[in-house]
Amino acid sequence: MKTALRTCPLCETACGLRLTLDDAGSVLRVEGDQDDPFSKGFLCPKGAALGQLDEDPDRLSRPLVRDRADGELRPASWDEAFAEVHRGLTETMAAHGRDAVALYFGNPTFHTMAGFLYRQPLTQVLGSRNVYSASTIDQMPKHVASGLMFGDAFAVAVPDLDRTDYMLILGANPVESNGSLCVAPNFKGRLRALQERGGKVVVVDPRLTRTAELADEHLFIRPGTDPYLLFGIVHTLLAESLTALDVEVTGLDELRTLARDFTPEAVERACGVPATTTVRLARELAAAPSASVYARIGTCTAEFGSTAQWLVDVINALTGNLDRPGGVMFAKTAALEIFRSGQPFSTGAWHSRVRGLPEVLGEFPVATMADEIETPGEGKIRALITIGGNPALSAPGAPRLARALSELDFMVCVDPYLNETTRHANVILPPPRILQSPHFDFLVQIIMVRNYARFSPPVLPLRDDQRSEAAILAKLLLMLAGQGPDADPSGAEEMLLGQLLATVPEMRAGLDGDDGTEQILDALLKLGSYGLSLEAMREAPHGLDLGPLQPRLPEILCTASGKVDLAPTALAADVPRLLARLLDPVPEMVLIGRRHLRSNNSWMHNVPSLIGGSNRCTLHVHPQDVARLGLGDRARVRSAAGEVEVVVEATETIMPGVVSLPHGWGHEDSGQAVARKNAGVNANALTDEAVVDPVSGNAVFNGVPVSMLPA
Ligand SMILES: Nc1nc2c(c(=O)[nH]1)N[C@H]1C(S)=C(S)[C@@H](COP(=O)(O)OP(=O)(O)OC[C@H]3O[C@@H](n4cnc5c(=O)[nH]c(N)nc54)[C@H](O)[C@@H]3O)O[C@H]1N2
Ligand SMILES: Nc1nc2c(c(=O)[nH]1)N[C@H]1C(S)=C(S)[C@@H](COP(=O)(O)OP(=O)(O)OC[C@H]3O[C@@H](n4cnc5c(=O)[nH]c(N)nc54)[C@H](O)[C@@H]3O)O[C@H]1N2
Ligand code: SF4
Ligand SMILES: [Mo]
Repeated sequence: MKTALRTCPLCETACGLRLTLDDAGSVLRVEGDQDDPFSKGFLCPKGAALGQLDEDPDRLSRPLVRDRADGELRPASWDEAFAEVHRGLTETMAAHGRDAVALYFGNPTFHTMAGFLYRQPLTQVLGSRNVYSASTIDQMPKHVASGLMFGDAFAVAVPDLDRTDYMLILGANPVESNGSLCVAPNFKGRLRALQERGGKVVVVDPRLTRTAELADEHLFIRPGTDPYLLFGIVHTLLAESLTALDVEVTGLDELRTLARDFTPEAVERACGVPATTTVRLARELAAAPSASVYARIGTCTAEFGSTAQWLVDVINALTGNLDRPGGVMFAKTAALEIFRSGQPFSTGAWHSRVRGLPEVLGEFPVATMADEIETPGEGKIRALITIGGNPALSAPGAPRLARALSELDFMVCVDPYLNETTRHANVILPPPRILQSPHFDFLVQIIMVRNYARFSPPVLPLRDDQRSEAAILAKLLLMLAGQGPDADPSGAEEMLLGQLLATVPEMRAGLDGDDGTEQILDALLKLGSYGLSLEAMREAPHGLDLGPLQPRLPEILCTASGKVDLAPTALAADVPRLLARLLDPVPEMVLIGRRHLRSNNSWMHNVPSLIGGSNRCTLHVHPQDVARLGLGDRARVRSAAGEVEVVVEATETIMPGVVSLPHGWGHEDSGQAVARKNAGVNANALTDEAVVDPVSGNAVFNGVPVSMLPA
């Protein structure tokens, strides 16, 4: 038996785990690491199932290559697989140019070391405009709002959860999701502690969620209408002179003008929150010793997602809670913050070919990927590289995208599973098991409620017939750089180190690490704010507490004016549209999503211990609507984009007029046997890729108009 300490890589929460393994490397037990200074022994059911996930028999252990004669995917050697990737990509680039090859980075690439380290280089070397990632089906509105207000898209203000006296939560259910853009292991315990020190938690959600149940107050809101409530609060703060700005700002007068018509009375009709409640919320936020407004996926994946994210930080700033303890603050990462560009943020340096949507952070919206694959002409996507993504389930209008994938000339997926997306590939390159991979969460560090870092070396060695994910991505990089399928991956690592150490080449000789990835980490830590090193991380296997968040806005602020912009032009320009919508008829029935504690997007439905019970793909419908529409056990749900037949679950936890379906299901074509037996339906057959948040290009998953019939 052997004990190993490890950060759980499955979600943003980065819990420290303590694993017990047998001699063969099988996980016998998973516990929370009590000595981790941040997670202090917390883990969720997914972390507890890490061993089963790691040893999933459906995980691919060898590359799969599509036979060009009979069209079947067959196991192949790495040499054969890389040769086929080289052929497919170079033929496409030679015949149709580099824009004909697209990249898609999925959610796990935000967590893996390789995903973080190779994303920018792959994008740069490919030189295609067709770059997509899970960001535009998730948090892009937050990047845009931060970028426009603070000048830096990665300046994500995080609630100072452990010190705040008042928390207003909109469109997030951290008791089930464990938190997002706000990393706080045991979020529930931390909310309870907030209440125990005399603070208040208010949750705004169209569902009575587990987070809402715990809160002091829960407010139902009509999906997609958070910007109205938030504007109502801004209006009140300004009208009643409740502001306490203590950072330098521009745009206050413009903000006053923009907020003028959004009186609490005017917004009540649209969002359903009584005007008196909106006024009270504004007064409570202003009066609290410290307060934080936090809004997540329910408000991001909506038609005015960027507006909502902007107004959240406007309220935080107006109430004097921006960049101060107990308010919202900016974390400081241990590794060099290479993602910060140092230039004021802007969007639209180029536009997408078919719909003319602006580039944001060098990406186009996932919502237009199918357009770019299907529409003929120069720049049409003909080949696709996906890394850790399952857009055939996760993208809006997913069935259309899945059909488009099957029409590509060539597709290569770096993914451990044969699933709804990778089944369209010509080549699947599987990364090794979780326990065979090193782990350091670079990006998650910018959104932690406390500064903290932890490195987990691989627990198990690679077999000869495996490749690390870094080596796989290094190969792709070298092939895109024209170096052929046999190039040595260490060449890519030297390329990255050369760029990183351009001004300090003397550091190269002294770098520590068992491989190139570890050496790059060592360099990034040595160049980082705390002057740490790989050695320092190895000496702290339970993780290093780097202290509570500290004010650091002046250091991060990157706007042209050098001040926080309360009324950025791009956001102000979308306000008339919001105002015009105030008078629109309210749709009779709208769809929203939800997450379950034992699920994680599309790829954990293959672990028997996690599925079943309440973790099922059912449609939550209020009993009034069940009766009104005469629904039985099943219903047909129709939207502008498509139709599905679902199991109905009547529940009073959802507002009348709203139905909720979890995403990540619809596994009937998956190579994952357990998931296939519990297929569920794809919520994204109903979401409409034609509708986006125009400022960020983000997909709209919440507030989708639907109609229903008994099935
Ligand atoms: N267990 C579990 N954990 C996860 C994941 C998972 O799939 N399962 N996924 C991970 C990922 S990728 C992410 S991005 C995070 C997301 O983390 P969260 O943002 O906490 O995600 P959800 O739990 O979906 O909570 C969103 C809430 O918004 C509500 N909502 C929907 N529409 C609206 C609206 O218009 N307005 C308001 N105010 N609320 C609305 C929904 O009812 C839901 O309760 O979770 C991560 N953690
Ligand atoms: N309707 C609706 N749709 C949604 C959402 C919603 O709330 N409602 N949420 C959206 C959100 S927040 C997100 S983040 C997206 C997620 O969208 P995606 O990132 O496209 O999809 P995931 O389901 O996270 O799929 C992850 C893929 O990575 C693979 N994988 C797992 N581990 C690794 C690894 O270590 N390396 C590599 N290379 N691959 C790995 C899995 O097998 C799987 O194929 O979905 C979005 N879609
Ligand atoms: S909350 Fe669960 S899935 Fe997320 S890091 Fe912790 S144990 Fe892993
Ligand atoms: Mo996400």
